[in-house]
Amino acid sequence: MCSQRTRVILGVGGVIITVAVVLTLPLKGTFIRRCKGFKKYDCEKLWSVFQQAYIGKDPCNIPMEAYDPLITEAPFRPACNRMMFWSKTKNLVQHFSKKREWFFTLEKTVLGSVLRALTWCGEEGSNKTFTSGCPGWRDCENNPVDSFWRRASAAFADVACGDVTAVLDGSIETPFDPKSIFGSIELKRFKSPRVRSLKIVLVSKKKAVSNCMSQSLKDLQRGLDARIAYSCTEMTESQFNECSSDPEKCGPCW
Ligand code: AVW
Repeated sequence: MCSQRTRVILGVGGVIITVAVVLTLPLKGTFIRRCKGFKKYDCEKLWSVFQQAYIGKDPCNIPMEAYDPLITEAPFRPACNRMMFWSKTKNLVQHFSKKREWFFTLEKTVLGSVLRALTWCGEEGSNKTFTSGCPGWRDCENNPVDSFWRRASAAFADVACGDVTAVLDGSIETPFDPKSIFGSIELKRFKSPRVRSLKIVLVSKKKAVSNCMSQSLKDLQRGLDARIAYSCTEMTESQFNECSSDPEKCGPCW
């Protein structure tokens, strides 16, 4: 028979275990489920290597290098002429690349896919994973989520080859933001002769604010390896979407 005190202890213990499981499981569950869609990866191993980047650490002090072992575990492979980058156009490009299988984005790789739209962090002196209350870019630069996307984007850009496409937002004044991941990390990693050309597709939502002649695009060109051929095409969002619904028509789109 349990005494009142034992019951309280068991009850409190149960709540603590449940809270711990609930805090970690959704992330692990999502990670493993998405990972299994990719077949050739050891998903439990990948999860364990991923966790080592942030578990037990100050969540404002996770540099991008913390994810080096994860990138080594699931390296990016080149997909020449098919790689698509973006900045400020995530939804548009995700929708597009789902329909146009030819184009290959970070979100289609195992690492880009398992962590898509998720939040995670650890805490000093704890072996738990938290999925809420984690610092974001407003709190500190080296937070676990932003550092992961910077590291993964760097590795993805490192294997870029052939003709590379980047989709930017023409409805804002600075489609090329030097502080964005595309501007500060990816663009700098495109190297000739591995990358032959960079094609910018400038998509305007309602009203075009920028065009290919805008200062922002000139800044982009200045940051690009001069040996890489550069081109820029303007189009409306509906023209861009038409490309995804009619693959046959897409060739001449840009
Ligand atoms: P941004 P960036 N799921 O629109 O140039 C969730 O200013 O900075 O574009 N979050 C993501 C994902 C994803 N799949 N991918 C990036 N993020 C985050 C990756 C990341 O923190 C692609 F290869 C980023 O700062 C693009 O060429 C923010 O969403 C390039 O990086 C979007 O900011 C877009 O980065």
